This record gives sequence, C-alpha cells and structure tokens, in this order.
Amino acid sequence: RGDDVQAWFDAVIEADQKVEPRDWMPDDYRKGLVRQIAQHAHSEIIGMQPEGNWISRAPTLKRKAILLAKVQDEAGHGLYLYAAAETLGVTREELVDALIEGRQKYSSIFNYPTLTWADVGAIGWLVDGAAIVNQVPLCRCSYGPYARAMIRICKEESFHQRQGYEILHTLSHGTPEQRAMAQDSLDRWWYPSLAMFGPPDTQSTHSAKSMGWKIKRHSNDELRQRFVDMCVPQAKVLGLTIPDPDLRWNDERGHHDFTEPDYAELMRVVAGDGPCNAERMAHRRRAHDEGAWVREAAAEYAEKAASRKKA
Ligand code: FAQ
Repeated sequence: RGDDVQAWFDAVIEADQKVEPRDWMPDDYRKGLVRQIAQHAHSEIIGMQPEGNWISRAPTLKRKAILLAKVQDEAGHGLYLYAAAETLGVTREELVDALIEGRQKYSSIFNYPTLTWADVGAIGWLVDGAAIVNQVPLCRCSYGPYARAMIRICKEESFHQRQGYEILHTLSHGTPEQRAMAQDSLDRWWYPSLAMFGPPDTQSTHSAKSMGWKIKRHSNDELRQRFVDMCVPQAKVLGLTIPDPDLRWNDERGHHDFTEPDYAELMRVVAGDGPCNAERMAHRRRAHDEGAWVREAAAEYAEKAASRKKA
C-alpha cells in the first residue's frame, strides 16, 4: 500500500494535477509546505509593520486611505495563508507560537526600516514587485489550497505594486528634495529586495526537492533575474538610477547582468541580526499579548453559540 500511494502521488505531480488536503502525501512534502506557507503567512503579518509606521503620517487623506487599505490587505493575506497551512494538519495557534518563539522565519526584507515616505513607495514598487514575480508561479504550485490562495493574493499585490510605483513617480517628478528622497529610497531598498528571492541556487537547500514536487516552479536565481529585467525599464520611466554600476544588458544572454546582493548580509538578517529584527518581534509579541482578550472573547462566543444550537 505504501508503494501504491507513493505511485499515485508521483503520477499526480507528473500530470500537473493538484494534491488536495485529504489526499495521501509524503511526510516531507507536507512538512516542506507547512514551512514555506507558514513563513509566507508570517511575512505578511510582520510586513504590516514597516508601512504601518507611515499610516499616521501619510501626506494626504487619500494616500492615508490607500495605505490603510493596503496594510489591511496584508493582514488578509496572512490569515488566508494560515488557513491554507491549517489544511495540512497544523493549527494557527501552533504557527503563531512558532513565530513568536522564533522557531519559524519571516522574510528578511521586513527587518529594514522605513525612514521616509518614499520608502512606502519603494516597498510597493520593489517589495510587492518581487513578491509578484515570486508568487505568480506559485499559483500553479502542486498543492491546491496554496495555489488557489495565491490567485487572489497576486491580484491584490498587483494593486499594491502600482500604488507604490505611483508614489515614487509623483516624488521623482516633484521638487528636487522629493526626487532625492525617491532616489535615496531606491538606493536603500534595491539590494534587500534582490535578497528576498533567497540564497543563490548553489546554496539553496530546499530548491531541488521543492521543484521536484512542483511547489517551486523556478529557481531563486531565475526569479531574481526576471525581477531585475522587469525593474530596469520601470526605473527608466521613473527617471531614477538603480544603484548598480555594473548593471547592463547582455545581448548574448538576453538578460541584464547585475551585481548580486550581499548573501552574507541576508544570512545575518535571517538569523536575527538585521536593523529591525528585535523591534519587529517585540511589536508582534506585544500585539499578540494585547489581543488575548479578543481571542478569549471569540472562543467564549463560539462556545455559547454552539451550546445554543444544541439546546
Ligand atoms: N528571508 O532553500 P532556500 C510578502 C531561508 S512577500 C528569510 O532557497 P526556499 C508580500 C529559507 O526559508 C515575502 N528567509 O528556501 C508583502 C531557508 O531556511 P529554512 C514572503 C529566507 O524555501 C509585501 C533557507 O533560507 N514571500 O510577504 C529568505 O526554497 C509588502 C534556505 O533557502 C514568501 O514567503 C528570505 N528572503 O526558497 C507583505 C513567498 N530566503 O526554512 C507586506 C513564498 C531564503 O530551511 C508588505 N516562499 N530564506 O530555515 C518562497 O517562495 C520561498 O520560501 C523562498 C525561499 C523563495 C523565499
């Protein structure tokens, strides 16, 4: 029977069909998915903080309403992804505890500070842009609930990316000070955004398995290249300079050559030693503690509603 179910699973993957929650799946496949989906969900939730920092200081009422909606979308994505992970037999409480106790990760990018309003634009353009490049292929991933969650999430990320681009476009066509602020944000966010795609393929521990299972459809380096190629013409329209003197079109490869991000820095930030790691985790823990009464009230209400139904 062991061989039968493995053969069935292999055939589903081979035929590009979806694996669903009740189907048999190898333990490593389940664990790998929980790891990636949980990390993804945590990133959405922690990712609310850098931009949340600017909600009270957005330059106009309209900008404030847009930013508020974007940050709320991120909360929605997090909850959506926790729900997708729960279909694999873990609970949201377990995952949130793993984040709070530092046993699970979130994306390196959210450990960098948002120093100016232009950073809200740079996050939209570059961070959401990188998220889209990474996540559009995940819409075709082999695990049904994750693939389906990604479809809606990508649509919303697309709006997020445009709002960030529009902020930077306004600034880069504004006063000299606004232009300088936009350029400075690009200077600071460029390499951390490239690092979002993970270590180079030669050092990526999970890629081979993940690609075999069709969770990942492209390698870290392939997606990073796709992102660079996408950003170059967009930066030109903004009139901003990507901070890489070696960035140039390579006719032979049909891609841009570029300077790789500092992967030692990526590993340091992932290990907890980035500019804002301590602050992000402290904020998350405080929010969790302060929300305890909401969780208790919701559980109490659910219990009452259930007993009322029984009566
Ligand atoms: N940060 O073997 P690989 C967003 C870890 S977008 C932290 O290559 P894999 C939207 C990796 O976990 C951001 N850790 O790993 C938004 C592994 O460690 P482990 C979230 C990283 O999984 C925008 C080790 O290094 N998006 O939130 C990073 O095959 C604005 C070895 O790496 C996703 O999570 C990193 N940058 O590939 C929200 C997308 N890179 O687990 C708010 C789904 C690598 O063994 C505001 N995830 N590591 O301890 C993925 O596509 C993949 O998991 C990768 C990494 C591509 C991130």
